[in-house]
Amino acid sequence: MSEMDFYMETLENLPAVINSGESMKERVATLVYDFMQLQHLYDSAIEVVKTYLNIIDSEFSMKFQRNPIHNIDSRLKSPQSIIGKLQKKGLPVSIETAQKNLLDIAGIRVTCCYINDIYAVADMLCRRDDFTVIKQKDYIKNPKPSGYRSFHIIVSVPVYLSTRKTYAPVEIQIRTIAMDFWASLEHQLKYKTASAITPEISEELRNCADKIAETDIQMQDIFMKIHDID
Ligand code: 0O2
Repeated sequence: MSEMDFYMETLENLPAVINSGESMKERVATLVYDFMQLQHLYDSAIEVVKTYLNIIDSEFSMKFQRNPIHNIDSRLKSPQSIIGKLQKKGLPVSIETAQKNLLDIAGIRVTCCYINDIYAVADMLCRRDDFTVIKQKDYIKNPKPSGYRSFHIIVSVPVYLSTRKTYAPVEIQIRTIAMDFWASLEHQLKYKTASAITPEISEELRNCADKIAETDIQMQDIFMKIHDID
């Protein structure tokens, strides 16, 4: 389906977004423009966070000759999945509802080398006086039943537009390379072949996650020994 067909179908099926007196063409144009503004705002918020992460990573490199961050990825939720998530939650489809209720429109995934780096990066994000922490979840200390491990933090960040300052939330998932390896493969397996995931397979995946977590701790210990850190 083309993007235009998608907007047309969305409007046809959503009486809530229809303003009486406007033609379908006008309504589509308004919806498309609203989404463009939303995407620009959240894309800019991603850039604000990514710039800061790159600054702290290069500062570490300059001071300690090593990079705590291995990789930074980002993604913006598509209009299709924003609308899909609002409908799943039984909420009216509008830009305002999306902004108020969806905190993961802008997402950043930070892959760190060691577990301690995760907490150092999370701490630096929390200490920025212009960022507000909305939510944080430590799935490393409290892994999900699936075995998933990661540190999630949602921060509201300032975005300076041409005529005003505004804020947008960004979901940041911080994990080690090992945690990312597991999460990426597990996601792929579940997404592509959901029906083949029996309780036994889930158990196997959980075991793999536990083994990976042990290795992560071991690698952290080796790092500390080599650098003479207690
Ligand atoms: P995507 O495309 O990865 O963003 P929410 O469901 O977001 O309203 P909740 O339940 O608080 O709220 O979110 P949670 O569980 O803290 O974080 C959701 C995200 O964490 C997921 O995003 C995944 O990226 C990741 N995640 C959580 N559990 C698992 C898991 O068991 N395996 C893997 N591989 N990833 C997990 P989405 O929404 O799936 O989409």
